Amino acid sequence: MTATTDGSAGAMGPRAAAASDTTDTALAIGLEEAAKRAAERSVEHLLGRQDAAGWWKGDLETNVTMDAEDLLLRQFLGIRDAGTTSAAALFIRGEQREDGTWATFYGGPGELSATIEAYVALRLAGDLPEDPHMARASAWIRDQGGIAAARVFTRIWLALFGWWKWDDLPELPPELIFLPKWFPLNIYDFGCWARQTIVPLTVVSAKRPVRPAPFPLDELHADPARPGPAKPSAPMASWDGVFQRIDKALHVYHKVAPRRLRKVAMNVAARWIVERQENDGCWGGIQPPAVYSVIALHLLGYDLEHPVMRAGLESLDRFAVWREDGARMIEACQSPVWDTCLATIALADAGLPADHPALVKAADWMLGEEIVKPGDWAVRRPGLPPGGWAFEFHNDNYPDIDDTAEVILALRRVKHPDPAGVEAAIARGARWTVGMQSKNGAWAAFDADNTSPFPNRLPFCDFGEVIDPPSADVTAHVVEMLAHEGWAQHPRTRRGVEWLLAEQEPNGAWFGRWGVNYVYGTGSVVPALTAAGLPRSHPAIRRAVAWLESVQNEDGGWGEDLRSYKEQPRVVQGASTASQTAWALLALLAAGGRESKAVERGIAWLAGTQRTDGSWDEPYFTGTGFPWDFSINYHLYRQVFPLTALGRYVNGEPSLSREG
Ligand code: R01
Repeated sequence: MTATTDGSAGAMGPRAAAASDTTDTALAIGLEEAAKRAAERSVEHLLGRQDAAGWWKGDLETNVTMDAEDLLLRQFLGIRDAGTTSAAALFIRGEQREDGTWATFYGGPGELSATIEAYVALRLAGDLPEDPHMARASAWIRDQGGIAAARVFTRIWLALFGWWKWDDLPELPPELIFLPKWFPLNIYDFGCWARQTIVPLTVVSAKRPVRPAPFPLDELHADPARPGPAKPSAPMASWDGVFQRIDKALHVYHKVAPRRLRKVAMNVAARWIVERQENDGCWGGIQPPAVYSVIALHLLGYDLEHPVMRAGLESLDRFAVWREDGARMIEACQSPVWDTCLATIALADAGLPADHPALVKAADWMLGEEIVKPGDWAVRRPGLPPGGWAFEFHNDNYPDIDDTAEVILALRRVKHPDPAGVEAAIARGARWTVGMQSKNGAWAAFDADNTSPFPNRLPFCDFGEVIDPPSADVTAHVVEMLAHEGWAQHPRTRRGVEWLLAEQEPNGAWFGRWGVNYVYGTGSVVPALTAAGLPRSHPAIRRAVAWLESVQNEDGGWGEDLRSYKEQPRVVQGASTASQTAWALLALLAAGGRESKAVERGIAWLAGTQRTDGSWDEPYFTGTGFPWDFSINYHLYRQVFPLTALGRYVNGEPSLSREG
C-alpha cells in the first residue's frame, strides 16, 4: 500500500473542526461554498488512499464467523499457530458486547451462530469457560436453544471436532455433481457463491471426518443430557415436509451409497474445484469457498505441500487485515475493482480533469483486470463472448454485472492515452452485459435466469441467499450504463426500465439487494430512470422523491437500519450515515431537486459531519451480502458516495450536463 499525500496532515489545518456544527458553517459561508470545500477535502483524502498501482481498496468488514472459521480450519489441519490465534482472538474479543453476545452487524441483535463460533474460537485461544466474558456468552447461547438451534454451517464446523453428530446434519451428497444442468437442484441452479461453497461441502459431509476435540463444549447445549436436534417435522403436504422426507431418504442413502459411484463423484467434485482455483490460489475471490475447498481436497488426499494446497493456504492469509493494535481481522472478500470504479466516478464528479494522472492510472489498472475468458456464467449463456469485470483482484470465473456496469461508467469519465483499447474493452463488457439479461428483462449479479425455487427449500440451505435472481439495484446500474452508451431506446434497455417500473414498492421505494436497503435501491434506480430519459415529472420518480423526503432524519441525513430487511415493508429509520445520505441525495439530485429543502439539508449534513482529514466515519453496515443474514461494512463507501453526491451538487450530474 502506498500513501501519497494524506489530506489530514497540517495542510488543511483545524479549519474543519468548525464544520462540526452543520448549520453554522453552512450559514457562515453559504451552502454551496461549504459543499465545495467538503468536496475538495474529500478529493485530497481519496487521492491519498490510491495504491501506486492505481486501485483503491477499503477494508471489507463483515462479522466474527470469518475469524472463528479461519482458526477452526487451522485447528482442523493442524497448522494453527500461537501468533495467528492470539491476534484473531484479540479481534474477536473486541467485537463482543456487554451482554456476552456477538452480532453480525454494528448495533445488531446478538446472533446465535456467530456467538457460538466466536466462543469456540476464544476457547481455542485459551479463554476459559468460567472467565466472565465467556460465561456470559455461554449462558446466552443456552438460553437461545444452544448448539441445536444454530445454523447448518456452524454445526458442520462443530461436527468436524465431534462436538455435533454428522448424522444430525442435513445431507447433501457429492452425487449432486452428476445432475445435468437442466435437472432441478443441479449445481448451476445455485448462486455462484453458494455453488462454490456447496461443492466442497458435499465432499466434506460425505467423508464425515472427526478430529479430536481439544476440549468439551457441554456448556453450549441447552439440555446437556440430550444434545440432539430440536427441529419438529413439517406436515407431509408442505414443501418443507417434502424436503424433510428427501433428507431422511438421503440419510439412508448415505449408508448404502455404492462406494465406486461415491468415489467417482468425489473425484469429479475435486476436479471441478481444482479447475476453478484462481491464479493467486483462492476460489472465487471469497473466503468461505477457499476454506471449504482446502478441507475437501485435504480429505481427498491432497497433501498440505501439494501446489494446489500451498497456493490455497497462502491465499487464505491474504484475507487477513492486520490492525494497529495487533488484532487480525479476516475479510470475507476484497473489493478493489468495485472500490476503484466508484472512486473514479466520485473524483470525476468532483471535477477532477478527465486526464488527471490518478484517473488515468485507475483506468489503466481496471483495463488490466478485464475478464477475457468464459466462466460458470457460460453454462446458461453458451456462445456469449466473454468480457466484463469481477469485484475482486482474482476471480476470473465469476465476473459480475454490477462491477461491469460501474467500470464502464467509470472508464467513460477518463481520457486515456489508448482510447481504442478503452473502447474495445467497453464494447466487450457491454456486449457481455446485454447477453446476461435474464428472461424477465432484468439483471442479476453473476448469472442469467438463476431463479430456481428449489435450492432455498433444502434443509441444508438455512443461511443466506443461495440463488441469484435479478435485482433492482443491479438492473438500475445496467440501465444507467446502457443509457450512457447511447442505448436508452434499445428494446433491451426498455425492457429493463419496464421491469424497474413494475418493481417499485407501493410506497415509492425500490428494494436494495446488495446495499441497505430501500435507500440503496431507490438511490440506484432514480438516476438510472432519468438517465434513460424518463421525465422528472414521471409519477414513479415523484413517488420515489416523496418517499425519500418522508424518511429523511431530523438532522438532515438518511439512515436505514438493517432491520428493514426483517420488518418489511416498514422502513426502520436509523442514525444518519454518510453513504445512505449520499444515496438519497443522488436520487433527489437526478430528480431535479437541487434547490429543494431536502437536498440542502442533506448536503449540509454531509459537509457538517466530515472530519478534518476529509473523511467520514461510518460504524454502521450499509452493504449487503445476503439480506439480513450477511451484512457488509465497505470502508470506502463512506468516502466515495458522499463525494459523488457533493460533486453532483456542486458541478451538476453527468447526464444533466449532456442534456445541456
Ligand atoms: C459468503 C461470503 O463471504 C460472501 C462474500 C462476498 C459476496 C457477492 C457479490 C459481490 C458483488 C460482492 C461480494 N456485487 C454484486 C456486490 C456489489 C455491491 C458474497 C458472499 C458467505 C457465505 C457463503 C459478494 Br455460504 C458464501 C459466501
